[in-house]
Amino acid sequence: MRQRGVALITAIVLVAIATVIAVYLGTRTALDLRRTAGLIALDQARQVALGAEAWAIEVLQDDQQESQTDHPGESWAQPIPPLPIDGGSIRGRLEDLQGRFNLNSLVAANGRVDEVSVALFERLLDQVEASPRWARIMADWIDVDTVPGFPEGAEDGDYLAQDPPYRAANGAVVTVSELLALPGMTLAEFQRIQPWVAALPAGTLINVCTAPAPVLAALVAGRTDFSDAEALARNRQAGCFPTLDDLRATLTSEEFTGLQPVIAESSNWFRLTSTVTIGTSELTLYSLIGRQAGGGGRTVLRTAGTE
Ligand SMILES: [Ca+2]
Ligand SMILES: [Ca+2]
Repeated sequence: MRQRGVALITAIVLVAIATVIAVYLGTRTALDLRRTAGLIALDQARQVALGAEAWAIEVLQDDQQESQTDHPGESWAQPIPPLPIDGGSIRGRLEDLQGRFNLNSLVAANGRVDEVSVALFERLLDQVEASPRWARIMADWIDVDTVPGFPEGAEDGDYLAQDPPYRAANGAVVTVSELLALPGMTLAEFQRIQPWVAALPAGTLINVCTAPAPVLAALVAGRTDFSDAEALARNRQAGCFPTLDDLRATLTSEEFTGLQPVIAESSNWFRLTSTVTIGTSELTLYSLIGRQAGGGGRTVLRTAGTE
């Protein structure tokens, strides 16, 4: 009798263990399957986004053969509505980053701070209700020396006093998020500045045909002739506006001559934002595309998820 009791208990324990193992294996397999499906979908999404990049480079190349200027009325600038793909969809848009202020233009090729660009950036910051002092601090972040600009620069001394301490980059910025490394920069202030700036190789010109109202208003001190955003959008449907000739006609010859070295009517740097959805997975890829003057183009920087 006692032996039968022990056997019964053993049987119950064995069944319980077997049940626990079965449930564990079942859950784990389901999770593994789910995880693998997610990984495969993300990988597929990435391949589709890379395909979109190749397509964008082709569109930009075709555009180069058709026109000398780059403006929002052209086909490259039209957003791509959600297009169906196997198991999901893709949407995207190309933006001209030369319509923005290039942070790396704060420092000239000789390594010195470019005072014309600093003044322009100060005016832009003022236009978007951010503090103009960031212009000098950003110039110090990029320039090779460790001597703070006057009166409001910042170099290693300021960065080593941060918690945790770090040093100034003293080199070209790769992403505009480096603004967040400046001492005292808040997220709210960064968000006011971010839409109007880019991190491109030094020496790029501002494309006046795509520059938004605050950038145009910052070009020349006290001149806000082309800063009506609605009028800009209307005038840009058909072509470049304002053209260099429009600016020449509006500004004094001294103002135009001072501005001429930093403006153009075309671009070579674009950003493709492509969002691919496959099943329950979604991937947003940001691709910085450089178009070469003689034809062709390539992606020089890619980030997933955040700009
Ligand atoms: Ca064009
Ligand atoms: Ca420096």
